[in-house]
Amino acid sequence: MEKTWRWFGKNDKITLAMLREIGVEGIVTALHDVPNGEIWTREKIRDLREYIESYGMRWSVVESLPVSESIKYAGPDRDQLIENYKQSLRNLAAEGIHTICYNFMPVLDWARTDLLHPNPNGTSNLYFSFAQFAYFDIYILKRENAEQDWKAMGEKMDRDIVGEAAALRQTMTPEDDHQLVENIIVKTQGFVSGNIREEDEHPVELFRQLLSLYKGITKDQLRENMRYFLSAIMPVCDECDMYMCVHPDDPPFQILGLPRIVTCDEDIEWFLNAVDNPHNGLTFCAGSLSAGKHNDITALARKYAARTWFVHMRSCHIFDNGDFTEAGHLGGRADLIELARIFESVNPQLPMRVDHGMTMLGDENRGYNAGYSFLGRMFAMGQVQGILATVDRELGIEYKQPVNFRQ
Ligand code: DNO
Repeated sequence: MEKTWRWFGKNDKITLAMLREIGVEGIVTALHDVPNGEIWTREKIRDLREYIESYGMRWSVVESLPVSESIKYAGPDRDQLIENYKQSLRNLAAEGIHTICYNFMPVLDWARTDLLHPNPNGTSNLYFSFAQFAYFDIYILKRENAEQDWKAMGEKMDRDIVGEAAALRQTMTPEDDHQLVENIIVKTQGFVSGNIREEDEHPVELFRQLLSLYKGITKDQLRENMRYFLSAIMPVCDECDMYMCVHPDDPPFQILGLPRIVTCDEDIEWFLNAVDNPHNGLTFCAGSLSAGKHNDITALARKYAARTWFVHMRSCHIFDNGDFTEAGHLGGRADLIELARIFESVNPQLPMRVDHGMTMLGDENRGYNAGYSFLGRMFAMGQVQGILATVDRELGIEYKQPVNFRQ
């Protein structure tokens, strides 16, 4: 697979010069300064592409070309927004970029309750606690039906989530509440979705307004809206050979009363068949999928490798009570060695990035985006390079060595 890295543009504290030193071949990025819904112009795309190329790498994948909320909930301006989206696709293709990672998650792009959950060896990882998430939903957001939803979820999991959230209420301080809000709806969202930004003064209120846009939208309706969007853009994708790859929902289950439609085998099968065109494909995010007990990651990879246009290498560990954390890239529920075998045999050119990574050795003080440390991700990248070199030898594929000496 092509070794790529998610880079957040010229303001990213991790520079392209640093990435060149660690064997990165391709860059995964976006025009982060263009507001959601606006057209990405050829000039802006070209400027960033040329900048990346001046470091000897290519712009391999766009992550993300965001799908506006209004397209997801079928707002009155969705057709105009889809027209803008199509124009951005044409402009990207004209600049030689042909792979787009996007998501169809309402409001919340990805969810964690703790961004620096300490590990015994001094590193830390991202973490999702059901009790804390339910506490946020019931007592901070005060969402109608929150308690009912968590009661139902608890019954499915044989866990008293509502009781645990109530117990937390006795111990959480206002500072803890603030931190939880930061973790769930600010720090994990601002740099990826643009729905909520670090400088927003009343994030909870804003979040409530965003949620209210989805009142009454069922899973079937959201599916129809995705079908509508994909059917509308496919002619442009065909015309300019653009590969769309949806990111699975993270975590892969329902939260906050919102429908989620890319969580499991049946969902993936549904959207691939709904618009049966090779340009409608999947980002195989092993991490997101492995946070759901219902998913067998290796089986999914085998089944969907032929419609996968981008891979996120990451793996989660699920605790007995259902909470999950991000495991190392050689552990957890996703067998990344087996996944490398599967994807390498199908397409050794497939772009792959290590996703997230431990926060380690001072990463925590450097102001990196949540989950996107440098040393932790570099460590993971080293592990994945080792996996690829080994798997390639097994498969008789030539492994492209990072060049670190003069020929
Ligand atoms: C989180 C990321 C997601 C992903 C988007 C794709 O770390 O995996 O934010 O980029 O969902 O649209």
